[in-house]
Amino acid sequence: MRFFSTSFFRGLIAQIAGTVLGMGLVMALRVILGLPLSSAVEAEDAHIREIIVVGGVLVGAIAFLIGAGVFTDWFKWARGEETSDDHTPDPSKPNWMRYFSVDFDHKVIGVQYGVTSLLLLLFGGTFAMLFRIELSGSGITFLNSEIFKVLLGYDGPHLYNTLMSLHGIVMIAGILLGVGAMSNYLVPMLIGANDMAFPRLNAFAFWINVPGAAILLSSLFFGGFDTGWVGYPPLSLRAPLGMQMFLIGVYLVGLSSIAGSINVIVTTLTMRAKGMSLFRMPIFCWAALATALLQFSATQLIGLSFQLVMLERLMGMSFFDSLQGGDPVLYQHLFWFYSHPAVYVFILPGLGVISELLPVFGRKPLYGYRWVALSSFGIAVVSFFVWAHHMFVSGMSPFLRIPFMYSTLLVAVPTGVKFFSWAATVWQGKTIFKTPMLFALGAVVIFLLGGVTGPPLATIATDLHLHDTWFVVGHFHDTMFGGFIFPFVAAIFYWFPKMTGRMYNEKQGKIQFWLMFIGFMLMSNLQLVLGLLGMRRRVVDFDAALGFDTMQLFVTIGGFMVFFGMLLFAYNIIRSWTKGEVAEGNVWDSRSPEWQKPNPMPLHNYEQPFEVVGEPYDYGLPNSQYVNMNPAGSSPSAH
Ligand code: HEM
Ligand SMILES: [Cu+2]
Repeated sequence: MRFFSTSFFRGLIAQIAGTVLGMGLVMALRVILGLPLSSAVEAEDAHIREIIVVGGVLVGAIAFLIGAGVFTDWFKWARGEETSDDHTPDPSKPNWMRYFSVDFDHKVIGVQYGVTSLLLLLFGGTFAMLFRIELSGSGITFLNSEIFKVLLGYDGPHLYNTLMSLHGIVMIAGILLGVGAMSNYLVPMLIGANDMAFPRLNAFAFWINVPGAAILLSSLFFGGFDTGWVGYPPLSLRAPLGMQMFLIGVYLVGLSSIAGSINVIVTTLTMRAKGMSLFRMPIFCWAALATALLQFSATQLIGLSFQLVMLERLMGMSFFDSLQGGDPVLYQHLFWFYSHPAVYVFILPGLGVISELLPVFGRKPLYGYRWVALSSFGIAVVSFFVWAHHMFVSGMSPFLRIPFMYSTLLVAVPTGVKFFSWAATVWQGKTIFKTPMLFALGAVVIFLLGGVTGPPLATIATDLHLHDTWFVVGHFHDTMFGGFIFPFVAAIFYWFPKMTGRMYNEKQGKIQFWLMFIGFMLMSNLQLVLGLLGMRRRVVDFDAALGFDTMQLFVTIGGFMVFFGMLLFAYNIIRSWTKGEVAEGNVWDSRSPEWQKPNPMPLHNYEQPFEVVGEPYDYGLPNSQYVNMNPAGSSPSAH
């Protein structure tokens, strides 16, 4: 069977073997050190088991990467052997196998990221649907079903907490992979490079997500965890073993984010086509660059805070447990110093996609290109000074809340630049309403809602009331859907012909848009209202006398509409990939270089380098030209 020879499969086998081996090693080490392997005291026994399992899982993750062949070239190089620079696929293998193998082509890696991202979003969405069913009415009914107890060993409120926590973090992992998909697939193509600067590092950055995601999801079967996606101690110090799977899984995904960002930074700064100054880059590349700088500099902090929690659980150190002299608020500072900038890691690429698509479908120049480009950097910089707006009620110094309030509100300035540019770009244009454009416009509307619900949360007086209510949930779903989910869907539709050489189904795309847009509006607006009325987030039940039942039911219905929209999306993609209409040439009449090449994109993007001779978004202006694909004197180059 051919499948067995793919990296994916070999990696999984190695991971299982590695986990068993790792557990054995920890046990052997304990025996040598004269430590017990079990205990009659229940808590002590669970602690020993946790040490053994965590050791195994860590070794298993490394075994996956070795088994998949991610390090093969590096091992060769370390031994002083030649490594091949030839990235062409093995002609004896069918093409689809590339996607399950370690491959250095940025386009393959981009698609790998994208498919994994969609899978994670579907997992996370399924978790949400499960607990949304529970929330559609008062009383605890659905999650108390016997079947969960049999399958997982727990049910009821703890299951609710686990599903809610996993939903949050799996969605975030899915979004991070989606960001990887967009920047890996698009950046080299948009700037005229043939690949990323460090193809092997790029493959490593993708593949480490696979064991990471598997470990994160396995938490469900290790007793789950009940801390929410933030993992605040001291709760996270007492949560079941599943907590460790959360910490390790997210750690690996974070490592991927850091490794991946290095490639984006170096590629955009050094590999642009002739004549492409920074201010002539397609606008998405500015967003990708600002994003990568954030990923590179902020992600370390969440890695550190997770490491400290792991050490505290495993070794009995005390950083955060106030009973042992630690400080739980310290964790919140470390956590949000990453996690606030992280929300911009999710949305900057999405906003870049919006700016990229509006001129194409509006047939007008992008208004204020330079300001839009710089606004991504403005947002990135300000995002480092606002983290404590998540901590207004944490008990930190009341005085400190004031500067954080003002710095948070400052984000509206660079964000506003983008909104004005979008409005001016589509103003009086001859807009073409194809599916990608619908999703881009829907994103603008939804993100605007996210923007106006931010200031009440950033203002201390109102946040004291709204904190930890469903208003917060409504706010960040607005920003996530407007800032990432809708633009991501738009991007996949828009570049689908480039990826596959085929066209998606327009009618299904439009049905999907209306399902998702209406469903989302229903869901998030009612979430906001419920929050204003005082519905607390992260609780499994509410009193029927509050009169929330009907509204909660409609939130659930809206949620399911979004979910079905995504299922239709998956169907559309899978079907059109093999059976869609063949898409030839410049499907969207776009000016950017990748659309001047055949579909799907040739193996080595631009065998013959092109030259940039004008501005990127001068749609509709007479005699304007962006790229000259056949500059005089150019000849096919080696890749
Ligand atoms: C106008 C800009 C924004 C402002 C002023 C703002 C403000 C805030 C504040 C103050 C909170 C904390 C509320 C509380 O817990 O009581 C919050 C929560 C949150 N925001 Fe924003 N925000 C903005 C934009 C964004 C963006 C762009 C995203 C992401 C795409 C985002 C994602 C989130 C998330 C995920 C939470 C919930 C975090 C949690 O679980 O506690 N926000 N926002
Ligand atoms: Cu924040």
